[in-house]
Amino acid sequence: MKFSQSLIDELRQAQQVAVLTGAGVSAESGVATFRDALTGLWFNFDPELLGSAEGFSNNPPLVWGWYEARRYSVLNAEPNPAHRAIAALAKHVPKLTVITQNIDDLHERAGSERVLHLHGSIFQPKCSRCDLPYASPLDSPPEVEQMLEPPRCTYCGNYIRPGVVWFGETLPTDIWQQSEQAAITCQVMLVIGTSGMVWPAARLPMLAHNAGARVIQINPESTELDDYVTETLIGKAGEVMPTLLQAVFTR
Ligand code: BV8
Ligand code: ZN
Repeated sequence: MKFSQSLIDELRQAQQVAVLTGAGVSAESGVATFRDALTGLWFNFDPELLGSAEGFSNNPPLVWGWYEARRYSVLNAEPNPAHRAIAALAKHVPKLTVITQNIDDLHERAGSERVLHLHGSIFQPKCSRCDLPYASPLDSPPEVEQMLEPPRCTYCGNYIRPGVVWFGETLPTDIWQQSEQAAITCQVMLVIGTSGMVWPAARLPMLAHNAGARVIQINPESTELDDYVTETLIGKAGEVMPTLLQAVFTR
């Protein structure tokens, strides 16, 4: 894959780089994207319903079972070359901010530190009523997808829910503010593996673009963000990212 000299120079000289990832960065680790995760029991379910507080209160075992099936898949996945290249970027860039829409821990397991999780984490269950973190460690999730009764909160007895941001819920304010700040102050933003369909995450590349940053999209296909990126590197993250790092930082 060939990169423009201006891209290579800008990334090489950038003092502040922001990386925004979506489910596509974990695809090559075998972790299904949000929509692709609607298989088996959850086939034909509307993801916006299944991924919402309303969906959970309508049928807690169905939603909890879906998240446990996804947690099983993350626990049995490995970071891929894209996660590792993003982690390695930190060695070359004075200030790197990794922002993810994903609820998996693959960036952290690849070595990225201080990852900003816009939509929470599948590893931080909390009480659906008092919001307190679940006090006990979760059992290992079953290999077979099934409906599962969620555990109960040790403080108030209500259902435990996934510690993620569902549709209709606000993003954690401090995480959002740090992400916004990174978007408006970076010289380069890499937007990797996201369709740009979910708000307000999709605003971050627009903020960067409007603030004059060079916004590079890495995706096998075009997305809702096409009008806000400087250029798109068409391809899989696991292939493009290591090649890009090689081209920019090895002389
Ligand atoms: C909120 C956690 C309001 C759960 C997720 C306008 C403005 C503001 C809000 C809205 C708005 N319009 C609509 C809304 C509401 C809604 C929204 O955005 N709806 C969308 C569908 C239109 N937004 C919200 O509800 C947000 N909250 O706005 O609150 C509010 C305000 C005040 C007071 C109260 C409320 C909350 C949104 C968060 C939802 N939670 N995740 C979970 O994961 O289970 S979002 C979830 O879906 C994922 O996190 C991801 O971000 C998103 C999309 O998932 P995917 O499709 O799987 O992934 P992605 O889009 O990233 O696409 C995959 C991409 O990868 C593709 O482009 C593909 O080509 C590419 N790819 C594939 N393979 C590879 C690859 N790329 C590279 N390499 C590869 N190998
Ligand atoms: Zn509680």
